[in-house]
Amino acid sequence: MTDCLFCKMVNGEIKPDVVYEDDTVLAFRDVNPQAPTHVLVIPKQHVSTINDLDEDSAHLPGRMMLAAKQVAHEAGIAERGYRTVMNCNPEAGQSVYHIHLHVLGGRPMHWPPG
Ligand code: DGP
Repeated sequence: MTDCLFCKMVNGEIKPDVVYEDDTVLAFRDVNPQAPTHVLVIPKQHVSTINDLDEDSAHLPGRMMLAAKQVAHEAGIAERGYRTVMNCNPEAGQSVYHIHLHVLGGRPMHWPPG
């Protein structure tokens, strides 16, 4: 999608701080980190929200989780613990309409989330 920020990262128009990439997903550091490790994992295929997932894109969340696991291992937080979050639509705080998995760690996380 031409006017999507994260699609511009996938096609190289904007160059984020990439920490992991494979044929299906890209992972890069969040510009506004909320924890010592804060990485966003996105699918290379454009899907606007979780509500837009369908049979054709149903494999993407699994691949995003596998990438999150890899990112956490490489950041050294896999055993301590980390949090994965996907926000959907305004009330959850979604601000970029290309699905993304937040991988947060390196500090204690609180529950319930705000
Ligand atoms: P969300 O609020 O769940 O839609 O998360 C969007 C995240 O995207 C937010 O934590 C900040 C991050 N973000 C927004 N613009 C940029 C950018 O240009 N570069 C990077 N690396 N992250 C961005």
